[in-house]
Amino acid sequence: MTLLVSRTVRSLLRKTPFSTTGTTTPIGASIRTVTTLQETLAAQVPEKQKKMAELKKSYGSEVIGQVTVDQCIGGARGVKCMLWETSNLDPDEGIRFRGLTIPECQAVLPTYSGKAGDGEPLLESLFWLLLTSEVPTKEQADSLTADLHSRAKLPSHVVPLLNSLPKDMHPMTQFTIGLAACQTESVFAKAYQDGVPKNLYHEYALEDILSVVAKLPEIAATIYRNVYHDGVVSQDTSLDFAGNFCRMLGYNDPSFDELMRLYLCIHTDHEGGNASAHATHLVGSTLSDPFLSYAAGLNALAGPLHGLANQEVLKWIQELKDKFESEGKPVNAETITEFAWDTLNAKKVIPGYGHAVLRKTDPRYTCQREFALKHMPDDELFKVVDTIYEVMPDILKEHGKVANPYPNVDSHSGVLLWHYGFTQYQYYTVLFGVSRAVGGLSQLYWDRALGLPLERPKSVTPEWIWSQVQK
Ligand code: CMX
Repeated sequence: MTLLVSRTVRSLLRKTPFSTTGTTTPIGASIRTVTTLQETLAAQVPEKQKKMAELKKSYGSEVIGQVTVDQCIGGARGVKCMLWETSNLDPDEGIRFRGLTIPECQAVLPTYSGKAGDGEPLLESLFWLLLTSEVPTKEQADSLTADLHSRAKLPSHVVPLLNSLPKDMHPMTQFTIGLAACQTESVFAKAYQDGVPKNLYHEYALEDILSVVAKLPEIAATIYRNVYHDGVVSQDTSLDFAGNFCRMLGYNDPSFDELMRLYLCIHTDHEGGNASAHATHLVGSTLSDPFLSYAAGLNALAGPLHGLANQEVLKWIQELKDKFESEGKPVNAETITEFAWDTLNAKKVIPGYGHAVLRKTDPRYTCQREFALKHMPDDELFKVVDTIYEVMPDILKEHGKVANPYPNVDSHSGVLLWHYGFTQYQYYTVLFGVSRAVGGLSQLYWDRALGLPLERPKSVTPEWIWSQVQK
């Protein structure tokens, strides 16, 4: 694995946001020493475009897989038909972000203190890594923080719109409404209407991508404060993205800030085939702008088999506790086993367990467990989650249907939030949604930079399949 560490180049020119084509303004006395995100990407795009053209020209007709009837009926599991730059998911090892595992990211990415390894990575560091495949310097991560803060203001109609929504509307529904309403700010949509040529799409897409990521915390926090508190959202833009988001939500605890940094980093990306990333990529391929593309991704995330599983886990644990406490029984391995079988026998899923690709414990689960062991080893709910982890794989193996009997990311995230008093579990998927934007939209940048076309797989009728198999 090669780590591309970015060069800090002295630049005598300040470039405009659309400077990747070279529009420049001399800045005289003020000399920058930090290569911006836009400059870093602009330097990479021509080479990547060249490699892509070469791949298509020289190897376009090579076969890289086949499709079985099972795969066609079964949700395209394992069909290799999507290009994804930003991350790759190995069934046994788990996720790698631009080649780096989660522990490797924790070791090399800049943190709030500035020292890699001293705390959790900044979301901005991971955003930079996903977009550029380079590990940023702390200065570069900080420049991205400042850029995101500068784009965070919501259009004036959005907060009144959110305030008008019923408090019992699911937070994820409110979240997609809030994001879709920000689409009035899309520079990509405007540029398209103005006839901008295709080879410049990615520059406008990047503007929108940064704006979407920047605006999500205030949309999310407004929903949280409206539904569960007083509707007031305070900010502290001297902090990083995650720290400021915690203040917006109403939390002021450095340990919770660290949890949010970890949480936001590990939920960003999980290669391309998962429903939220795929929906973003699919809708973006129609040249729908990044605001609308990611609103589609959020709607996919809101399904209980995907991102909503994090709220379902907490609901399951609360129901388990209520049942046995009312019966005067302790929550232990025995009662958890009983409750798990009740769930399975009722033909329901055990939330937080299983995965379409993974075949081992999700490293996103493991790093959250390590956070709990470090920050809250005696937490009562953490011990319950740990006991579930002890017994559930064997139960699911005995049940016999599940391809992966081990926990996924959603199995652990809720208990960490709960520890800090964040008990409104119906809201948890919104936090996942703030994070997933960073992965799905980093890929969307490369979709446009590489000129990827409209996504349009071939569907077939059952009659056609019958005619093929009976030949
Ligand atoms: N509990 C009970 N049954 C489960 C199960 C679980 N946790 N996971 C899978 N199964 C069942 C499936 O429903 C399927 O049953 P049928 O044959 O009756 O349809 C069978 O086992 C085989 O499924 P699989 O091949 O193991 O899993 P899939 O790739 O079809 O689905 C997933 C993957 C995640 C949807 C599934 O494991 C599940 O429903 N898990 C619980 C929900 C969850 O935690 N989702 C979050 C995933 C991570 C994320 O995206 O955020």
